[in-house]
Amino acid sequence: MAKAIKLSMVNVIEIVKMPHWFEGTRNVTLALILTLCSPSYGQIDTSLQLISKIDFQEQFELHDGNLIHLMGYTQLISAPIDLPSPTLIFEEGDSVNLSMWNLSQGAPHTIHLHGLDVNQQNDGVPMLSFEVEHDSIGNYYFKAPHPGTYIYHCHVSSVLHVQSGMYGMLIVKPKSNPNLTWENGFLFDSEHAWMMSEVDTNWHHDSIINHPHDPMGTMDPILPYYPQHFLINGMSETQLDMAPINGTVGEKIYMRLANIGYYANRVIFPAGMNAEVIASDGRPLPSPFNSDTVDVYPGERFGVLLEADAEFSDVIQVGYVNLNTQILENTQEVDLTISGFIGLDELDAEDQLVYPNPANDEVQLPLSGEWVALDLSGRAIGTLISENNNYNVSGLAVGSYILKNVERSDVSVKITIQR
Ligand SMILES: [Cu+2]
Repeated sequence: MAKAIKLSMVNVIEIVKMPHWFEGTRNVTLALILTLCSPSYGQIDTSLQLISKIDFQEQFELHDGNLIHLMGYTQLISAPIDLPSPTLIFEEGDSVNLSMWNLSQGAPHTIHLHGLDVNQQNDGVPMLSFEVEHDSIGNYYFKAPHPGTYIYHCHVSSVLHVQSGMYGMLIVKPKSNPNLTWENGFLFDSEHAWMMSEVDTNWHHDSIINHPHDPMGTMDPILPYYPQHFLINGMSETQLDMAPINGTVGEKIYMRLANIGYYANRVIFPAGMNAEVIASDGRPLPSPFNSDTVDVYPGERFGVLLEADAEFSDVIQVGYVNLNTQILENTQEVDLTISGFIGLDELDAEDQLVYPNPANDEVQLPLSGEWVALDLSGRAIGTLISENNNYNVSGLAVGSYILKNVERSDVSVKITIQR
């Protein structure tokens, strides 16, 4: 669409630049042309550009230290290509202009918005919309539809370009609260987005990734797909030690699961997490159900809400099933630790000791002195200091925090700031 419009803009300008009246009406004409470019979206709320690139040197590191070539999307020219590509987050109802600058030196690329309700012209399927050639910019216009979890990927020679790395997650959030699954949906305290995929290193050599693009689509035969690497967010084996899931008793953890590999994923949560499947393929499930095991087939997404009622440590397993043989070929594990609010028993009722909760600018805490405020992913946000039990929390943004007492490291409380 954008490409077609780009051509028609040139045509229109060439046609209208001839008459004398054009100068006076130029702004009106350009405004009209720009309006025509995004017929039903009017004002653009969010503009975002991705750059499609190719590695000319093997630089993406696998868990065994081997390096591979990737093709992928980045937001900065200087940024290395990562697996997956950047997660794109939009707000429900926003008019979005997602543009792509193709700097990959070879094949054309697109951005297919997998699962989003966008019109055909903006959906990135080459024969049905447009391709973006090297050193061209393509524009995709859409209104971010239903809040949920989606995938974007290249749709040119898809099997090869997706395996090369041209994929990422796309999340649409409701406008009222980023910690809500959708309007009137489920409130969560923290969220994790997992993009699961595989890598067959034989598909990442120079001869395949830098293979001249054949516009007729008659590619040379490529090797059978036998992945050796099974990934969660581009990581596997010991690399996953760097991305554990830590939570607290009663914390609502929202898992966004997406599969862009060619194997099926079997995700198994520990029973203590009380996993509830609430969303599928970007839509709320009419009847959410409890299941510790969630099978995610290629292209599928699920939303799973976790909440532990006791402290424990375990792992979340992700199995990778070869769909030709139905054989489970690999299992990856992510550490999971649920901790409690230690020391609260001796301090009695937390509700009365943290008051008010939710708090606005001031709060009373059970101990005086210094507290460290952690966000729900465990990152230190700041410190609170007082000689008595009254604390000024006006510096904390709206949200939920764990406060840890510095002198009494066994004492922590959970606080919510609302304004
Ligand atoms: Cu591509």
